[in-house]
Amino acid sequence: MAANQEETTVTDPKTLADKLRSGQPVITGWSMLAAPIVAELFARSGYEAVTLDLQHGMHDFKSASDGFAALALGGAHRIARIPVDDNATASRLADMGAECLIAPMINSRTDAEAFVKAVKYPPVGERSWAPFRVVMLNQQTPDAYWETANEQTLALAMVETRTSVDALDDILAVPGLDGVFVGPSDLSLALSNGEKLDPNGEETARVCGEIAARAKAAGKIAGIFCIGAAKVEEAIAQGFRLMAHGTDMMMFDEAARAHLQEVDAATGSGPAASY
Ligand code: 3PY
Ligand code: MG
Repeated sequence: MAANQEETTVTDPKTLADKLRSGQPVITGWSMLAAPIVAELFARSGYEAVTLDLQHGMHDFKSASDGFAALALGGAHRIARIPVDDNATASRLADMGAECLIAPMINSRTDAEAFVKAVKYPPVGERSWAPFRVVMLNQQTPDAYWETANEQTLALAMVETRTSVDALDDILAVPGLDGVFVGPSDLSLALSNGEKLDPNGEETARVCGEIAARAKAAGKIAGIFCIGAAKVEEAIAQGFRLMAHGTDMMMFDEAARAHLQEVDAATGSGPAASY
């Protein structure tokens, strides 16, 4: 199976892995609400990929498995963020349809190696065989899945602590690790020694740019969580290729408030928001 390489030439890439390796920017919606139809709505509204969040969102194994089926129906790429130190869930979600797994709080080469072991089949890792749900979603035979599974099922390690930034080159050197994904909120907490939550701050942006450059130099993919469209633009310019933008909770909150404000404006009063 082919080694990881960013910006390889694939004519008209169709898979998430091929798109990202070709240097094509992909925006992923971020689903925290454990309702498969919400994931499907992201897909139907045009998001090319959707990430189901089992770390900070309400998703669990069942909602993520059903969510992947809904994403296949809606036509979006299927990504999941696993809980901290839960590589068993990475393997299970790969079987259920994940095209990309994101692992939070990867701080060392050892952490990255353990994660890769769960996502990749031998000889790269030790993923156990039985991908019978993912092949249904891919409309593939198990043999065809086996041929490209290690290349096409991405393992992205989250870089969001000082330790992780310090160990970045070691992490990027792990065979089978496809790339990194930056969590700018945790990163800003780490960079300020816990003084400031500043995901969109200048120092955070500078370190994010450095991470993207180092990933590119290692021939690996870089992704990032973006708060605001301007950050998506900045991230692409820095060399990131997978950009998370838009969470379902935030979208619903904003839409609900806007609807109430319209009623307030029409009627002259209305209930105050509860937080
Ligand atoms: C962070 O910003 O720390 C994240 O993990 C984004 O979800
Ligand atoms: Mg984080």
